[in-house]
Order: sequence, then C-alpha cells, then structure tokens
Amino acid sequence: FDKSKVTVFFVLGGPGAGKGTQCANLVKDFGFCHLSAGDLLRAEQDREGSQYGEMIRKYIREGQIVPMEVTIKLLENAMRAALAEKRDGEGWQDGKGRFLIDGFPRKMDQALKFDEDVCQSTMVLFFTTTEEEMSKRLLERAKTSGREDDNVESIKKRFRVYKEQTMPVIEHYSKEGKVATIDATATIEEVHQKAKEIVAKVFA
Ligand code: UP5
Ligand code: MG
Repeated sequence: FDKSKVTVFFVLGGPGAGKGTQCANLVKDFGFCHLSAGDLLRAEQDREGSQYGEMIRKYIREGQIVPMEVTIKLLENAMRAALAEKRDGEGWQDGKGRFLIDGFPRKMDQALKFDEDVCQSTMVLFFTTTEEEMSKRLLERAKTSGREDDNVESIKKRFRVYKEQTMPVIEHYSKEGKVATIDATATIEEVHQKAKEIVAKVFA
C-alpha cells in the first residue's frame, strides 16, 4: 500500500502497562484502527491450518519475540485489509488511515525492518510504570484472560525480554525525537487523558 496514505503510532510499554486498554480509548477519541501484534499472533496461532501455530505458541509462552517476518507479514496484511475497507469519518481523515500499532516493534530488527519496508511511524506512545504494578495487573487479569503467558513464570520472562530487547527500541526512537512518555501508574482514566492530549496535538 501507499505509505503516504497512513499515519502510524507505535504503542509500547512493558507487559501489563495498559497498552491495549489505552488503545481502546484512543480508538474512540480519534477513530484509529487498532492492531495489536500480540493479538494478531494469538489469532494466527489458533487459525486452523496455520504453519506457524506451534512455533508462535512456544515463543509466547517463553515470552520470546516471534521471528519478525511472521509478525510483520501479519501487520502488513491487517493494514492492507483495513485500508481496503476504509470509510471516511471512521478513522480515515483527510484520505489517510490512522493506525495504532500496539506492542510492536519490540526488538531492534523488527523496528528497522518495518521502518524500511512498511512505513515510518509518526510517534511512539510509551506507557511506563513499575514492574510491581505491571505484575499485579497481569496476575489479576490472569483470572479471566485465558492467556497462556499470564502466569508467574512467563511474566518473569516477559519482563526480562522487555528490558533486554524492547528498551533499546525505545532508546532508538527517543534519539529520533519520536517518543512521548506517559506515566501509566495512575488510573485508567487519568492515563487516558494524558494520552489523548498528546495525540490531539499531532492531529491539531
Ligand atoms: N489495567 C490497565 N491499565 C490500568 C490502570 N491504569 N490501572 C489499573 N489497571 C489497569 O492491561 C493489563 C491489565 O491491567 C488489564 O486487566 C487492565 O484492565 C489493567 P492491558 O491493557 O491488557 O495491558 P497491555 O500493556 O496491553 O498488556 P499485555 O499483556 O497485552 O502486554 P504484552 O506486551 O506482554 O503482550 P502482547 O500481547 O503485546 O505480546 C504478547 C507476546 O506476544 C509477547 O510476549 C511475545 O511473545 C509475542 N509478541 C511477539 O513475538 N512479537 C511482537 O511483535 C509482539 C508480541
Ligand atoms: Mg496488550
């Protein structure tokens, strides 16, 4: 698709920081198309006939990053599908599709590849809070999420991968002046207001 037809915001932050929750709010405010890399991978994992299902399951349980080719292909396909059914006034302003790409890129190779092959992001929304808080949120969510990685062992691994592989991505985009850091420790509504202000400035 045509890169000039999209506006992309990456949404990063540790496991359980509230990326998905805040994306849902921003969809309502600005009509974004919300694509969670983790959700796309989980859907592919469960898709009958997928050649990647078992591999994805293993990576997610271990908190490891699935090889980037798979994730980038899923994202590109989802973006193309969304653009194909674009309708004015529903996130498609001025002839452009607005995308929130949640939980991606979380490793340097993915970041460089996506920027080169798909498109550059306008901004990175970075939700940050303490590991203690994230852990508490994930263990609470575990009661109902059904996610195979919402358990103490997997959570520890996810935190480690986040620090070792995702923090360098955030530093990389910080140097490009693209990162807006949002303290995600406050209530969902307080965090939402801050995120909304930041995005509103971009679309002003
Ligand atoms: N909650 C949210 N905000 C709150 C607040 N302010 N106060 C109190 N509670 C709050 O929120 C988590 C929980 O906290 C919810 O119950 C919520 O109500 C509450 P959520 O919005 O779901 O947090 P989020 O940051 O989205 O957490 P998630 O668990 O989805 O983050 P991860 O980054 O770990 O998960 P993701 O789905 O992105 O990735 C999962 C795995 O997929 C990765 O570990 C990896 O193995 C794989 N993956 C790749 O390989 N490649 C990719 O590119 C992406 C993923
Ligand atoms: Mg999420």
